[in-house]
Amino acid sequence: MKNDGVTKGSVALLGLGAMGRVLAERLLDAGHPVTVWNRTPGRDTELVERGARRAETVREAVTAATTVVTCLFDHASVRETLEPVGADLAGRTLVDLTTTTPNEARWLGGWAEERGIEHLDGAIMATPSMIGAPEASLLYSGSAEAFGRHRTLFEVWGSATYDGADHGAASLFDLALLSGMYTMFTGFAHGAAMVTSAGVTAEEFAHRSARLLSAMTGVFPMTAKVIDEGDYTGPGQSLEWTATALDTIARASAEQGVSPGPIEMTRALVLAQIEAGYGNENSDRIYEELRAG
Ligand code: FVH
Repeated sequence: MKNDGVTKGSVALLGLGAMGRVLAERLLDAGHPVTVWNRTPGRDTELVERGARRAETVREAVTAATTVVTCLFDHASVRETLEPVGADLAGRTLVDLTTTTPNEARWLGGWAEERGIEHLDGAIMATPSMIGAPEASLLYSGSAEAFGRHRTLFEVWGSATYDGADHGAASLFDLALLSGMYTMFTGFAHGAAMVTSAGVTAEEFAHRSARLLSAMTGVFPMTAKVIDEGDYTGPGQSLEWTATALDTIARASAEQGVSPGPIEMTRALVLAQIEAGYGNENSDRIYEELRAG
């Protein structure tokens, strides 16, 4: 988006890692006055050349803008950076896009509230190269008022979804979605290890794997209905059946000299539910094993 001549809100961006730098670039493209700060000097050169203002200190950055965006390594680095400038943040809006747990986001929301700082927690469901493209999705939770006022600004980065007043909600969705992503990639790597052991390239396997997994995601609504209703007695693959399938995959994996690690993880959940007496019920019951903690 290009500057349309309308005055845009000033933004301070703290943290110029791979993600922070791109977030700042898109804000500059959209015509926002942007002040940037990074712990290690030298990561702002291109941004300053493009019009960003360099802040030598965190205090200088936060006092230069009405909206302060943090995109740092983790919750500890956010605390380390913001705690000394709590008083300077009063009356401003803080948007933390750092990946944190829901309780860490709630802690920051409480800390901000005590100091008269409006807080939104954000979660970036995109890689740096996707920022600004239609497929980039960002989640927000916390102050509804702040979200409403910043929506246009947020859409500079990607689609903006408000997940409610609970400061931890965006983080919860973020990490729940990432859980599915990481286990999917682990499963893909496991399958790739099996076929490459027989001389097939991972590239060839990727096409087939993507086709199957894409089709399988179409089953999610049915699985979700079973989970929401808590009734695992309907039609579907039984736990006993799944245990046999997983055992066969594990043996095939061993035959190929490949670690069956990802399959063993699922198998342990299935066997625990069989042990608890639910062998004839639907395999979606592994959800109950996970909920039991
Ligand atoms: N990159 C990605 O694909 C993912 C996509 C999903 C969301 N994540 C999260 O975004 C946060 C930042 O990620 P990043 O990719 O920009 O991370 P880095 O390139 O490693 O940059 C980290 C910045 O944090 C600064 N930093 C680290 N520790 C401290 C500290 N104690 N005090 C102040 N700043 C700190 C670091 O500064 P420096 O090392 O250059 O001095 C970088 O600016 C992250 O939560 C992802 O999970 C990105």
